[in-house]
Amino acid sequence: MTGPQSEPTAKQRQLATYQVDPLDGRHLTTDQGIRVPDTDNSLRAGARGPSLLEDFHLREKIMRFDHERIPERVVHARGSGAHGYFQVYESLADRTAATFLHDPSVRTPVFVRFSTVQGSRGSADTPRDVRGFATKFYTEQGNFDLVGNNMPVFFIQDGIKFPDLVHALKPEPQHEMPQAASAHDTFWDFVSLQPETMHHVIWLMSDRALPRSFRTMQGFGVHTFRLVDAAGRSTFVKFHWTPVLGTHSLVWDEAQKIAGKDPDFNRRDLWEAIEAGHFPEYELGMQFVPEEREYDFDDIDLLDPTKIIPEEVVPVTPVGRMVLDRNPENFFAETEQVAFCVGNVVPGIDFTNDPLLQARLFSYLDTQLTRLGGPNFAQLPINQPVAPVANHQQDGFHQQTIRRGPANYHPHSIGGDGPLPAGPDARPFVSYPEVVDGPKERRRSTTFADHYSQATLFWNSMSDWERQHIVAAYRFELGKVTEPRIRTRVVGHLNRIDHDLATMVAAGIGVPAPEGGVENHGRRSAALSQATTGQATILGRKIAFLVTDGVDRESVGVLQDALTAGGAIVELLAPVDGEVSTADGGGLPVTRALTTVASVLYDAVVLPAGEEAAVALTGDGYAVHFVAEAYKHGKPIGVLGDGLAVFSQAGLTAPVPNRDGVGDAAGVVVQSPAGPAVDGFVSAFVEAVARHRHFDRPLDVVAA
Ligand code: HDD
Repeated sequence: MTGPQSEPTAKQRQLATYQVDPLDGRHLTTDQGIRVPDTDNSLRAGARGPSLLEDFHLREKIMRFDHERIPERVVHARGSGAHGYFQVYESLADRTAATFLHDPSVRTPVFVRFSTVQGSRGSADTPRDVRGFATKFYTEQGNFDLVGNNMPVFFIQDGIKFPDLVHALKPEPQHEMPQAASAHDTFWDFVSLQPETMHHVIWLMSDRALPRSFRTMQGFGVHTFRLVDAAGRSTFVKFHWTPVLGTHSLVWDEAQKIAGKDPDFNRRDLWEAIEAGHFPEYELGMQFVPEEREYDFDDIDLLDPTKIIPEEVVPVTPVGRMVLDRNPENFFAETEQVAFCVGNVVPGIDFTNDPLLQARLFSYLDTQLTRLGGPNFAQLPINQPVAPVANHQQDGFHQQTIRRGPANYHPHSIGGDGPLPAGPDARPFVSYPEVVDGPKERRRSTTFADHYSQATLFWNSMSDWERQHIVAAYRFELGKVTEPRIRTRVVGHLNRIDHDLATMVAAGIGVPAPEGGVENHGRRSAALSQATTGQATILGRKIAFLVTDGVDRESVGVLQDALTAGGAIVELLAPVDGEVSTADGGGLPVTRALTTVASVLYDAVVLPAGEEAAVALTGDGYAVHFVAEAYKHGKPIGVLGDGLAVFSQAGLTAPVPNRDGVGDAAGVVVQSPAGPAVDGFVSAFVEAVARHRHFDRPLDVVAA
């Protein structure tokens, strides 16, 4: 994961040609290149007189400022981007003609933009929401955009419903509330009347909607696409991104608090990890379905985007990896102006008749006209392919290139003959010649009719704690719905997913327990549970050590070194910033004052030894609350020697130490002797941190 920056790619070199840095030492000028002597005082008739209209510097500066904003994306407005590269493990030439999937030595440059869906551009990072995971591959055959989400299914089956879905989800039109939240009447009204949403909605109610970080989030292409090899043979494919750090989430209480404590929580994590050289990495996997097996799946139509193909039915084959190793130079120029278009595919990748996908092919191209102000958005540096562009498109707002010569049509015989349509040797994009025939009609296939069985599959696959979180999420969301009949309708749908689920949700929202319910089919898919998608690594975990004057230096040092060696980020938090004096008379630099942070911003907590420090922290409300809250959120807590007093002050009971003085239960690891952490403590704590969260502990003991 950590490693040197890669060699500059063609895309990097291309972007560099557009940079105007450095500006050091240059004279300030207007946009017309006129040097300006003063940018602090407008031109006036006398020092106390009126401003003069002839002040072209004032007019231009304010005119430019007035027009800095462009329309935010109609959905996915809030996002964060990063550059990197993709490399295939082994050639996929037997499946696809896409050359970036052939040569394992080729690093194809990519730009990825992660996003939330509902909120505005300035909203917080951690609402309960779907996350976008959009990747632009700058391949030698042109740009390929894989515009996916962190959930493998979508709410609706036909793109014609997208405006309805988004209107219902977005803040309500009369007062523009709530911001970045699905917990309101219109969303639940819509989904309760549109049962095809039920599968995606249960994902939305799960912890998947609260990713701990973009680095610990899966991505999915959602639709079934096609791969087409050089001989024209087609294979259906579903795309999966799997984070090397494992898939981890926040809990809802934490996510809400983070929205206030650090609204840029996910964005900051991505940026800081890349700056620190901890490059986020994802494995690309593919589920292959040969053309002739299209109808082999009894209950799944491959064209229905509300369905997954369970990994137990068609395994995910790892095909390559993506590393994000460079932050953007400029948020607006890159992250804001990047234009992903689902229709951007390269030879060897093609579409299917999924009606949601087909509508997307129009929407992404169309939306850029308003958002980026005209048809020339592909000329923006971040959108330009590294493959050469040659055609007769011309003019329009913001045309950047100066075309030469009179021939702007095809065919022509003036001034050469190009550009010419590419022959077979030039390997152009040729649409897969699928035979289609049918009456024109507005009708949903009957093979799209099952809206519940995969929601049941998801529910069945969850661990106990995941189910508790799902029930709590439905209760929270429906608890915000003011219309009782909407709540009742949703419970009716849940009863078709699982009777127990419906009963538990109903009990929390004042709705009568539903009767009957369908028989649960009992199927599960282990791959769906986050209880099984972790990784045994502490890489990138943020761990708070609570310290103050009198802390035992070795108690901090040994554990800090072990955690840092594993790639974790350790921060020493003290009641005040600066330095704390250690019990041995030395000093330790404080990373941050406790009052400026909160436990919700960390993955784990350590209470080091040191009698004087422990006494002081026991009387510090911030410190005690920090521990209690971390415990409530299932986070690992390491307690060394006298640090136990702080832990106990939070009303918590520590596990009983073994003969070596180390106790370990449900992510709480204690060492009774003071002094440096012993090996048994270090290994138990590292393991606890690697597991991320521990929901097997009694969580009702604290009120944090
Ligand atoms: Fe979409 C943005 C993902 C269905 C119309 N969508 C957008 C982005 C992502 C997705 C990740 C943000 C891209 C970026 O970072 O710039 N959308 C999806 C997925 C879908 C999906 C995974 C279903 C499988 N989308 C969908 C439909 C439509 C749209 C059915 C319209 C018919 N989506 C848009 C859009 C956006 C967009 C309005 C807003 C900004 C943009 O495209 O560039 O055109």
